[in-house]
Amino acid sequence: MKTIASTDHILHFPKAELSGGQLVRPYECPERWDYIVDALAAGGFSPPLAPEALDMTPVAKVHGADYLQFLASAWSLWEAEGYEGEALPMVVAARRMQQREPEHINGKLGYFAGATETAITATSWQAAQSSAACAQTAARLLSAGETSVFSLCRPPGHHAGYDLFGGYCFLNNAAIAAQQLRDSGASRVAILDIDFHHGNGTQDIFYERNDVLFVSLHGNPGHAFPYFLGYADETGQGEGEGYNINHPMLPGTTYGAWSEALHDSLKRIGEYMPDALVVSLGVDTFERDPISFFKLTSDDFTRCGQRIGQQSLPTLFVMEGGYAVEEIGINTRNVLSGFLNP
Ligand code: SP5
Ligand code: ZN
Repeated sequence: MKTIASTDHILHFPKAELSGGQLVRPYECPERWDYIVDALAAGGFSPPLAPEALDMTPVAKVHGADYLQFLASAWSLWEAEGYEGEALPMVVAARRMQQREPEHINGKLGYFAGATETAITATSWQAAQSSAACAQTAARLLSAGETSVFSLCRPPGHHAGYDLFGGYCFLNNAAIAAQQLRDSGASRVAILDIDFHHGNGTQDIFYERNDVLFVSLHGNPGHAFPYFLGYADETGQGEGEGYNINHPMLPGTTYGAWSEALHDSLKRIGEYMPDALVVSLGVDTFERDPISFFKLTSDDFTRCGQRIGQQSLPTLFVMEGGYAVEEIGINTRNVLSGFLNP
């Protein structure tokens, strides 16, 4: 299995994440990438390949033009105000307020904010584009006949909606990969999101579409980020009705219950008969993850990968979360190794 990864990931490394009322060193940090690269090398995977230049065509189909313009210009507008910290949203366009993009950068940050923990730095936009380029290059390889590819994306993507950033995400890498696969000839693409957090951004992007099936296993939003999306009764809308499936699960969930939801999900995906499967791969379901509440073990990740491999679909793994940094490499590798030896 080829890995696509960009050293540009280092360009996104804010000093601050707003957490527990404090500015802390971000959970989503560059060492995550290093641990994964090292674990793959130690496991005999081939060295990562750099992505090709990003073609914005599929990006512009899953994100709004005003949002992309905001991401491209946010830092220069922020800097022009003379602010000395990193760009963080401090307001949101809440219920009964205008949904209209303001001129001032503080207003823009709030307008496009899906959450307020994620800081933007001078080079975050470049890192986000290179991360998306990894997913796009991986999708092209899959379309050209590879049976599986791993896109080591950083920053992650599944919380990025049509016009929302947050949850450490700016561009929705999995959605861009799915759109790229569609544009390269796939009739139907399934996205299986196994990150601990609900993939609210991916759901948002494909909610009214039936050419991309979205299935997510995640912490119950009554108890877990992103809190305002991810319930089981969100099933899609219009042409997308029936093509969005959520499996929220409660604190303390272990592999027994989790794997039943995985089994159901893959059964539904099989019935959909997709030409390709995109897996939003977060390993923050791990028992020692610092911000999550599922209890998967390192061996469970191997089982999970094997179960996905039994589906025998062309599969693109897109890296999302995982914050037990020292174990992120082995856990990620276990999923991929399991997939290759189902
Ligand atoms: C891609 C991904 O996994 N994004 C997750 C975003 C979660 N953002 C909110 C995190 C809240 C962290 N608060 C932690 C307190 C732990 N003591
Ligand atoms: Zn997550």
